[in-house]
Amino acid sequence: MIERRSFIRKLTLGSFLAGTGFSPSFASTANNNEIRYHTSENNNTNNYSLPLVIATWPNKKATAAAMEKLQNGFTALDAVETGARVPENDPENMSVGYGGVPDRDGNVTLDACIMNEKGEAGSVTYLQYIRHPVSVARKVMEETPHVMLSGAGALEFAISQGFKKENLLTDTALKKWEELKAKNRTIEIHEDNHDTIGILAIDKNSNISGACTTSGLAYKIPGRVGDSPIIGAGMFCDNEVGGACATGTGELVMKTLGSFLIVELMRQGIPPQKACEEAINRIYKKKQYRDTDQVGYLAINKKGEAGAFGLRKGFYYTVYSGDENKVLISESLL
Ligand code: SD4
Repeated sequence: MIERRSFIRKLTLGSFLAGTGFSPSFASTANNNEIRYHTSENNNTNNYSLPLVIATWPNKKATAAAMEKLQNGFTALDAVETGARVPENDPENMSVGYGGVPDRDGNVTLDACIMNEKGEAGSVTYLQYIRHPVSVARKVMEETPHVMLSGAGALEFAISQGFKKENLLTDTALKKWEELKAKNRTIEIHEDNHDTIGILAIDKNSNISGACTTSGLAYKIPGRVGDSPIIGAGMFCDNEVGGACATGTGELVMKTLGSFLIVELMRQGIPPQKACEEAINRIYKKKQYRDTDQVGYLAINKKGEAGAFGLRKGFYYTVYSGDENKVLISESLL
């Protein structure tokens, strides 16, 4: 049942959207009682001073490394790459880079992407043995005419660019993998350790860049690639508008092209917070998620306004602006 309160919220957002000339699909769902609809009570978009870094999950070391770059005059692109490398290098983060939990065959396979302020993009999927897939993605963007390299080709390319091949499987990740194997889980993927980093930055020239890097869902079917390296799904930015990134069950993000959707909503004048909420609404309305699924979105626009929203409770994110580097909890739909 749509509660009166959320119905009123809908009208409020509807009025807001009327002013933008944008008419999203949910504006016509008022009569469908099955669709639960969320929009925050107030326009609770946060406004931050520039330069700005925002990242999924508690990732203060990553945002600090990125901010240091920005404060030293480096570009937003340098900042997001530097930030993303922090969890890639951290064996305690078991969802990203070195120390990531392997797929069912016991292989650590990594996905990453990056985009700069010119709208150029690079991505790697199913990359093995390389600790910093985000940097390989940057090389794909800068050194090839392509956007995405995958598997053995991505590895060969990385080595040709001077990246070192190494074993990324830590004892802790192996132990986790053994636990998952022993449970003989029947579901194909599961929610353990959503710690993928999506990171967005605006530098002092107001340029926006973004990156996303992950080892994907723990114990995934070999060959599975998630949303994180897909431009427009795990991350998207457009320097005229803003940027967005995602974490959680990639399949849900891919089927709604969440990050692209958020940026396009912002292009229509929708604030980042409401754009994130609508991207979650799209997932909710399809009803294809399971009890264990989570999705979290972050968005920023050119003014330094930021939004965050989760499918479920428990989505945290980190913002560094001015001299404050803080972890915040996002609102959620469920
Ligand atoms: C994926 N979105 O591979 C990633 C997983 C994730 O934190 O975000 N984990 O589907």
